[in-house]
Formats: sequence, C-alpha cells, structure tokens
Amino acid sequence: FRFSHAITRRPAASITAGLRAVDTGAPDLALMLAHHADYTAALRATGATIVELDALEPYPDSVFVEDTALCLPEGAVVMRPGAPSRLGEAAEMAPHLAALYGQVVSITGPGFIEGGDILVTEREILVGRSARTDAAGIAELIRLVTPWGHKVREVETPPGVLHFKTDCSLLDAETILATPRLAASGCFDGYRVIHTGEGEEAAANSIRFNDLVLAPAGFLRTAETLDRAGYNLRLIGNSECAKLDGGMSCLSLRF
Ligand code: CIR
Repeated sequence: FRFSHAITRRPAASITAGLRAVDTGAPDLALMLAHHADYTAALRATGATIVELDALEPYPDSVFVEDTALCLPEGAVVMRPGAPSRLGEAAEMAPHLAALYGQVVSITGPGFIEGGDILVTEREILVGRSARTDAAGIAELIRLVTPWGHKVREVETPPGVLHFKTDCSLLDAETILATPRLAASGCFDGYRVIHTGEGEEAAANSIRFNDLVLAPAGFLRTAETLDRAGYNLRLIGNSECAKLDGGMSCLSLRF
C-alpha cells in the first residue's frame, strides 16, 4: 500500500454509454469530473507522482484504468478484459506503462482477466474468478508472475458482483475491508477482516494509498468503523461512477 506513482484517466463524454449491471440513469459528466479531480488531488497529496491520461472517447469505460493492467514491483502485466467493449483499453495503456516501467508483459489469451479481480497483499495475489476473469486468464497470469516470485491464489467473486475487489480492499499489510458476503467464503482466513456496515456493500471498494484510505462518500457506518480503527480517511464522491459499478480502486493503477 506504499506507492510512488498512480495512473488515472480523465472520464470521456462517452461515459454515458458505460457498462452497468442495472440502469439507474446516465452519469453526469461534470459531477464525475469534479469527483475525479478530488480523487486525483487526494492521491497527489500523499506525495506520489500522478500521471493523468487524456480522456479516450472511443472507450466509454476507460476512466476505470485499473482493469487494464496489474502493476507489481518487478513489472507490469497488461490485462485482457473480459468485456468486449473494453478489450482495446488494455492496448491503449501499454505504452504508458512501458514509459514508466522497466518490464511490461501481456496476457495474450485465449483467457480473460481484469485488474478489478486482483487484490495484491504483501504475501500473495488473490484473483477472483468472475464474469470478466476466467480460469485461462488466471492460468496465464500465474505463468507470467511466478518467475517474479509471486504466489497467486484463485478465489471466487460472489455471484452477481462485478469484480472481486468490488467487495474488498486492502487496508494494510494484514487487514482487509470486505463485505460480509465475501468474507463468509473464508477467502481471507489468516487476515484481519473489517466488515462494511450493514447495507453498505458499496463501501468495500476503497483503497489504501500511502497514509490515506480513500473511501466512497455516503457510507456512515463503514466510515465510522474505519475512523475508529485509526485509518486516515478521505471520503470521495462516487455517485456517478457508482452508476457504472465503479469505485475507488477502479480509477487508478498504483505502483
Ligand atoms: C465495467 O463494467 O467494466 C465498468 N462499468 C466498471 C468497471 C469497474 N472497475 C473495477 O471495479 N475495477
């Protein structure tokens, strides 16, 4: 959770066509831009270098950069998104990673894998199988990162949940914030788990970034729990990204 860099991408006007499980109305671009500016400012305030990429109009979901790559200390792995409309986003990200990283490798298929399904802790990499990430994608990731000394553990994303990390985030070396429905699977046994508040599943997609925890605004019980546990919390508006099933982790690549 200590990072010197993050990559973000400004939301495109085409965001109104972004993928969503349930249509709760079109996101408001102006409000999303304001939330996005708060988000990047919070990351920057920790002292990290933030690389802000231009909007990519042909890809409505391209603000959710996390899904395009996995950034590890040894190198970056370009993902192969399981959503057909997002496949091209990964290739768009590759040159930016190459400019910042010594080593960049790619998932070439036939499997699929998205960054939102990957939680990196200090001891292992957990990858949730989901509608976007399949066994072949995970197998290829294992082949790429095992030589770098990483252990990958395959887990399940709860049914109906977009990504594994929709329901969890790393708070520190030993602590994970998770929804009760995900934690019940036992996948975090051996870690300290903090549950999201009742009815606040959407608060699980938060991020620890250096000394801050960025969490979506509007989830009072979870915020209170994190505050009492001693985390330095920044609440960021997420109403517009939430309409597209996006949250704090989706909006950046951190390394
Ligand atoms: C999608 O369905 O792909 C986007 N609307 C949301 C992606 C959210 N990304 C993430 O959780 N890492």
